[in-house]
Amino acid sequence: MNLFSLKMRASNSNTGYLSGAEKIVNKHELHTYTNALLHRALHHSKGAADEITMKVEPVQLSDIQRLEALPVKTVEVANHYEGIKEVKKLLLQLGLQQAEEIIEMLSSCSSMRGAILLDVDTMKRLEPDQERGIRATYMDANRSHFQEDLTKKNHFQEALVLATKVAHAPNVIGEICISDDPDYVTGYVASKEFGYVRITKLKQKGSHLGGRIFLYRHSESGVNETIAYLEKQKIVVDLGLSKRL
Ligand code: PML
Ligand code: MG
Ligand code: MG
Ligand code: MG
Repeated sequence: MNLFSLKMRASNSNTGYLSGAEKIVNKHELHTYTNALLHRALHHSKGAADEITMKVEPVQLSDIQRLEALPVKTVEVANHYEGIKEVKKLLLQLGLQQAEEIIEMLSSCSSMRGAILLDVDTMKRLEPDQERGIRATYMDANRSHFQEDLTKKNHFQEALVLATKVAHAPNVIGEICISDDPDYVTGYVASKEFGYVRITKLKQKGSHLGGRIFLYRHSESGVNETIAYLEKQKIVVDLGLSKRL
């Protein structure tokens, strides 16, 4: 089988990074998906792109690690204040007393392409390039069990794929995410410990605030191993949609 990694990145010279997306596809799907990602880059709620990069690379089937999606739970909240309280509770469950400080850091990642990699014991950021951050990449859902709607981004599905990869990275104990899309207010906290917890409101509609923090706890394998896994390991996630629907 001929497999390819397909990545799109859109930016605007005034406002910076706009959106990115990626797929792992068969050769015969390449045209269709390239079109779909290009369409997405050109019609983004954050604004118009004036630079779009598409990257196509061959992928070996034997290099792909398969993962089961994290179990999903949804917490309904009345507003984003309630939502942030839920985030705090989950961080405390991970043993992180400094929850507030961590949540405040989310407001500094809005224009980053990648995520913050935060050492939770020293509260130091570990990304070699702090403007860019760490980008979890080379991943997709196993689409053999469902038909994907190519015309629009499925925030939930793409985030579940990413969060599953991130939770399996060495030394990562959890992740927090608020979408940077102004009209998407659902966010999540994820970890191997409690799965993928969706929180229905984590910001006010219209807000450009958003980003991701990967929570890192040092062990004998160091940060280079964590970054290599997040940025290079090819992953296909089984969403187990049949179980969920
Ligand atoms: C993003 O915009 O890429 C983040 C999407 C978060 C999805 C949260 C959810 O719906 O579960
Ligand atoms: Mg881990
Ligand atoms: Mg986005
Ligand atoms: Mg972003």
